[in-house]
Amino acid sequence: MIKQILCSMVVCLLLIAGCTKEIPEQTAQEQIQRLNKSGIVLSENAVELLTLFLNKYPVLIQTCLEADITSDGQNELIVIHSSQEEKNKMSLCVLKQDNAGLFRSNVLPAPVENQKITTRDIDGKPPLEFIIMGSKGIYSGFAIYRMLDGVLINIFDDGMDDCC
Ligand SMILES: [Ca+2]
Repeated sequence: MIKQILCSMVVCLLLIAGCTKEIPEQTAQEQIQRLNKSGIVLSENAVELLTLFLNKYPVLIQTCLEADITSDGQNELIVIHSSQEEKNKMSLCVLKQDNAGLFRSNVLPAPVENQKITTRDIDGKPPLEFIIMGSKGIYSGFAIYRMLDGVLINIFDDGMDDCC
């Protein structure tokens, strides 16, 4: 009898511990729905990448763009996100499918507000470069990146220190 009581107490404690575990404010599905509502259309591939990413990292996606920035015929997903805790600190990274499932590039600072991602062929040869721009209050900035061997390389930036 005592053993049974002890057992149920342990189960209760485990349940309580499970419930107090921090729950992300928005699930992957909710975030994808939010992006869709804001006009960002995601392919099946992008939804899969984002779901893998969000299940691994508890972040809030601000915006994203699908584009082949590695010239391998497959789209990567360029993502700007904040952390769930620090909503005013933005990060940029690129997600891609690899043999292990999800590949995430190096993570770089991104503008705090009004983030926009566009692709542009800067030098007339592959791979395609991309530009992120945004602001923080009265300050605005932009940066041009290229992805080489899975690493994001800053080609040029202006005003980023004031808006990241
Ligand atoms: Ca690619």
